[in-house]
Amino acid sequence: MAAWILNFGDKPYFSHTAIKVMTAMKMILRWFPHGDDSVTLAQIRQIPCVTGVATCLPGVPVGEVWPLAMLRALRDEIHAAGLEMEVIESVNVHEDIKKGLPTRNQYIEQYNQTLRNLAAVGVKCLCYNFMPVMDWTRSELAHPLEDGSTVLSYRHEAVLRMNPAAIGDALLGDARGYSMPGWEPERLGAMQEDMRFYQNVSRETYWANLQYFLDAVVPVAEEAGIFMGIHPDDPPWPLYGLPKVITSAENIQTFLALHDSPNNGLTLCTGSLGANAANDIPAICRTFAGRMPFAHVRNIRRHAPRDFDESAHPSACGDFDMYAIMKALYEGGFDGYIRPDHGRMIWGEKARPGYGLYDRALGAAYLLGLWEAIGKR
Ligand SMILES: [Mn+2]
Repeated sequence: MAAWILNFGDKPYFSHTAIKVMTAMKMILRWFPHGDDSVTLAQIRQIPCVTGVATCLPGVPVGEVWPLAMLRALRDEIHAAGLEMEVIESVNVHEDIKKGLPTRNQYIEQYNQTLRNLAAVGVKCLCYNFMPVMDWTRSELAHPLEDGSTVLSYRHEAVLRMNPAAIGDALLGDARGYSMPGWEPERLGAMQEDMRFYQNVSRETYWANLQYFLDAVVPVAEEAGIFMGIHPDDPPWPLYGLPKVITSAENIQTFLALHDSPNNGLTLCTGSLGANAANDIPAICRTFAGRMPFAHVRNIRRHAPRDFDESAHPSACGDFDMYAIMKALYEGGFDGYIRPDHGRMIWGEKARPGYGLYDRALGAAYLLGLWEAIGKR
């Protein structure tokens, strides 16, 4: 990394259990293997100062062990392109674990074996989520902005008018043939039944199911040297009567206390948490930077309390003060992995919605520019 990415060895941390992932922040990009991405590793390698990718094995059914041979092949492909594979996003948590069913134990065992396999190929950070039924929700994947680009957008009334299966069908129809993580066809089939199940699950029970999972996997993550970062709920408000957990600073504090370990952390997602204007993102960064192994940084434009469009990364293009966010990360001692999150679809690019090359490359350069300037003040 360039010399201006400073060592944080002398910076104060959030608590005695604060993580020490690396000596410096690393900029990465999300990338989908096996031909499921229009963006190539060679293209990512040419974005200045991007050192690696956050990736996954999309072919493995949720709950199964990620095979070591497939992970080795994936790592070798990424290394051959001159990039690192230190971050996995995501290993999905089987619904039986989230539901607290007796069958959860076998899926937790398999999750733990996946953690060991990830460590064996040099993975240091794992992003996952604990959202019931759906990973994320939007009403549109190609909403036009005034500049002629398209973005993912969310309109609360439109989402309420659709049932989750209809949203899934609509998103897959808009996805240009790419897989939509969290909206896998096999998941859509079970959606109605899952929805009914959760109507009788209290928030307290759901939190307890999360703690059961953490108590079983975090010790294995500690042994394996993997920093786990839970992704916030997207959007961060109740939907269809489903329990939500990671939606606010208060809930993040509760989550970290469920299993207090440096290996039990948060993936910051500014766009997810920030969709609720009550969430003060710079304050969240300042408070929890020491427990964030991974950060997704993007901007959004709100039109109503529960309506928003994703936007280009710069502060002027959306509602967030990106300088304040990056400064809070910097001053909080953030030393994990960071990536521009979704981007607009620009310049005629035909890519997986939200994951084109061009606008994410612009986002990475912008975030790196802010980071350099903050470090040189
Ligand atoms: Mn995110």
